[in-house]
Amino acid sequence: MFGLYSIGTSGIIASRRLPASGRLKLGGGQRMAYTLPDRRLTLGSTNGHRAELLARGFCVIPNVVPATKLASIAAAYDRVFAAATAPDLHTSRSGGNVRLSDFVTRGVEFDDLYVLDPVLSACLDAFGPHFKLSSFHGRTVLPGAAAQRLHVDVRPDEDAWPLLAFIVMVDEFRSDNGATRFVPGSHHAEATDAREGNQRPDDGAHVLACGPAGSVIVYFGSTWHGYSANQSTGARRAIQGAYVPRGGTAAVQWRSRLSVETLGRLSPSARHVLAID
Ligand SMILES: O=C(O)CCC(=O)C(=O)O
Repeated sequence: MFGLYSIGTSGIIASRRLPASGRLKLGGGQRMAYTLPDRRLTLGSTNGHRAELLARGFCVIPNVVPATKLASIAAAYDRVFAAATAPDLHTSRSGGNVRLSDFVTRGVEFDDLYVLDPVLSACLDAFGPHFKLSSFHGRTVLPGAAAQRLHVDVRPDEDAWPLLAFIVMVDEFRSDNGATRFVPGSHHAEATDAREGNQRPDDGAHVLACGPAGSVIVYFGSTWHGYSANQSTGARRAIQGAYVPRGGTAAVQWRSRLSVETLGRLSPSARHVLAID
């Protein structure tokens, strides 16, 4: 809970119980403009989300996906899941969630979702212009699923650090339907040689990232997280992905997966983040 953390003189939330590595920083602090091939992004303009991301390791940004697009995205999500087969479609060992890989190639409805301005702004802030998309997939947390174990997506000794991830809420994320849970400030605890493996202890010090459909969670992959139990009767659908440093190892080699049709509709920003040129 928040009680475990305090705001230090630097303004950065530090854990009282966990060692602070202090290595995660966002660039500069002042307003800067970066240019991607087809858009100009100004840093420091996201209403406190930037400070929240740095301090807590995650933030929830509402209304990122226009309400007018949500129904067609949800329908396309159901369609591609229904048509998919293994190995792209994968049910977790626990049986609690189903994941479908590579939403870059699955439909025009998903094209904007891996080049969202607030997420790209956070990437520019964290990496400068030298980053690329590592993964982009759908995940459904099934009704009755138990909470996922807390984990990190990356450790500081990996070349994908500091991975920056995002989750687009296709459904509302609520406390009863499997909203993602995070341990605020835990990204500061990931010292280089601190731990092996990606599982992290669960002592109840988490908060839920809730929001209406169309909201986007942005988080550092070193923040301890996992989905919570889905006690509702409905599925919790999300489209999620991660960015890593340009020289780091990506989970998906996009060049080998792109169809001629998908290649033909890629925007300049999409080509840049897919690192295919
Ligand atoms: O789907 C979620 O809520 C969490 C996903 C997650 O833990 C992950 O992608 O590493």
